[in-house]
Amino acid sequence: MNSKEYNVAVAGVTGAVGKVFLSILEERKFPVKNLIPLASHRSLGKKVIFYGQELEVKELKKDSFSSVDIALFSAGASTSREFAKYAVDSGAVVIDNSSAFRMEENVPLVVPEVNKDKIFEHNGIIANPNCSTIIMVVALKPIYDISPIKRIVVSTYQSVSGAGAKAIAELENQTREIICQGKKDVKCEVFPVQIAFNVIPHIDIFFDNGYTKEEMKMVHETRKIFGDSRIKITATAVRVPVFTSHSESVSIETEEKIALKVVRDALARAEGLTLKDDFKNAVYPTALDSSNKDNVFVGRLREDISVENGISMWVVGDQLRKGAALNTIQIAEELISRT
Ligand code: NAP
Ligand code: 3JM
Repeated sequence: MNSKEYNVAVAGVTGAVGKVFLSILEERKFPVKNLIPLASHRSLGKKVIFYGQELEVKELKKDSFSSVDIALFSAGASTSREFAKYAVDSGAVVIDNSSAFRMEENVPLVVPEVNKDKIFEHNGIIANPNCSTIIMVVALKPIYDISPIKRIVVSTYQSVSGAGAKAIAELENQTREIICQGKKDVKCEVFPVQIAFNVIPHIDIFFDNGYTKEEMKMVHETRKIFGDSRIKITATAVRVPVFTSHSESVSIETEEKIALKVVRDALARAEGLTLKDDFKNAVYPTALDSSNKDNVFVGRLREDISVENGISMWVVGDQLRKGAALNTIQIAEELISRT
């Protein structure tokens, strides 16, 4: 890759993440020579707009990647497993948003604020972590740099757009049917039970240990990103009837005691973070504050009164941006900065 502009394929371009890819590529003026918009056969005939131009969506196939330099994948794990290899064989670097390759040894799992140097260890594929993991580790990195984190207890409050375009429609439809039509029974196709006016402690499949796959992604991915397999993590992943941005209650224990003021100063200075924390004036970040924003927001910072070296906080981030498309494009920017 030595030209100054790159042929960029987006696999999953019609999806919730795919659409945000296009707007962020434009916003950040990523040097795109040609954009190749890819989706399933269901999208044949659809168009996407890039820099004001209509581009026809093409079906993702084995031969979609000739002359592609960078392939951004967000079309689900099974699609990545099936097609990423063809992109790599054609000479492209794949940055994959799915869980397909994240835990493979020769695949870097990258959040640039934490471990951007890992990007250059890639063998064709770089993985973007799960949205909830990304948002949490951006907030924890400045603290980890002061004293290693021994234990994390996290509960997530995840918005419906994290489950894709159909999930957004399901919350809209159920809400309308209940409020406007007075319905009691609504159709549940994406979520296991009604999401409107509800809170669901179930994201992705259950494992035999009683945790969900979404929760175990946070455990394994956080350890890999920090390069620290000793961190003890327990997660509860919860879906809430919010359209955009994931919120997380995070409590950590550090090896050494860190004064709250030191934590606050480190978070205030950190890249990619906005501290919004003034409990005396009831100032804290919410999902709506972070929607359409690039930064992760932190508030409700306090000493955890239940352990020796504990800190509790509230962390919020737009999971379609920093939790997915923005993080991927930041990885691509780093990649081209050194090639
Ligand atoms: P979505 O709104 O449901 O969109 C799915 C996209 O994938 C659509 O463009 C769809 O095309 C395409 N697709 C599905 N099957 C395909 C196939 N066989 N061949 C080609 N394209 C196919 O979902 P989303 O929210 O954008 O998420 C997409 C994926 O990104 C997720 O499944 C997940 O793996 C990943 N993701 C990652 C994060 C993260 O935190 N890193 C966050 C959210 C999602 P059609 O429109 O033609 O069906
Ligand atoms: C976020 O095809 C699939 O099973 C994808 C499901 C999915 C994932 C995933 O596992 O890749 C939906 C939403 C994610 C993710 O980021 O882990």
